[in-house]
Amino acid sequence: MSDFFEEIKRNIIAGKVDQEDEGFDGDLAGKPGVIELVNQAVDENVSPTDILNKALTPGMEEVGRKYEEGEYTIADMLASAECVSEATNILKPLLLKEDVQSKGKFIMATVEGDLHDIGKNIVSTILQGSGYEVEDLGTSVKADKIVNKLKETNANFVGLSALLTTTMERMGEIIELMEKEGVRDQATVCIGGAPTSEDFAKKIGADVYAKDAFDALGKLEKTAG
Ligand code: B1M
Repeated sequence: MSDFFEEIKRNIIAGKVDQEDEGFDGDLAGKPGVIELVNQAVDENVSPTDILNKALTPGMEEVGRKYEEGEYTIADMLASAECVSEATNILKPLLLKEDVQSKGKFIMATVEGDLHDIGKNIVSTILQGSGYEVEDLGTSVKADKIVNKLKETNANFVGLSALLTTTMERMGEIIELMEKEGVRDQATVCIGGAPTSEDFAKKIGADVYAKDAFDALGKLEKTAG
């Protein structure tokens, strides 16, 4: 089973979406890519959560390291990102349980100026799978759009994701706008993304900082009492 995780991870790092795709690892030419491997793993009853945690996330982390070291370009990162998105699309229906009682409405967004959505999409899927009604507003979402949506839907939670040290500053501005518009107390604000932290969450007045999707689930359960 661990072979699946290693193979999927290797194909993500190689940016090889499917069998036809060349990717950047010549040894993988003509072999199954991420889509075939994830489907095969699912057919063999490998847990979707394990595929997320043991293949997709570490694969993308390795891609990040290669980019930091100058080995990979942005185009390489995009190829790997596409692999993870395709894999997440396959896993999503399996992570969504039917007939779960709603735990509340969640407005989710990557903040303005930030286009990173892999982590946000994973968090949205896991929360949805656990009973939250998630409305995902996408990437680079302006503060007023988030606050207007909050008012319109009477949502109970606002989820904000940022991957850049520059864009994380937008999170505090969104909370300030919620206060100004009189809806701060309506929703629990949960933030996450690599540059954010518990201290940062306290500084900007967010209710919950989560390092990943499962941390978010646990902490939100506690918030709900
Ligand atoms: Co960019 N990028 N990127 N990037 N990218 C980083 C973030 C970076 C750290 C790489 C580096 O330089 N080492 C760096 C940021 C540096 C900084 O700010 N200090 C960086 C940069 C600089 C940039 C550009 C500026 C590059 C350029 O153009 N010169 C540019 C910015 C574009 C923009 O947003 N305006 C850019 C672009 C891109 C791509 C488009 C090519 C692509 C994104 C594709 C996409 O998302 N669709 C990309 C990628 C893939 C990365 C890295 C390699 C991987 C991010 C990722 O998907 N990780 C990243 C390096 C890294 O992280 N090591 C990097 C996997 C994902 C599962 O993890 O997103 O962290 P993550 O999500 C986790 C947790 O953080 C948490 O849970 C998730 C699941 O475990 N989490 C939450 C996330 N959101 C949450 C919300 C929650 C709770 C938990 O509650 C609501």
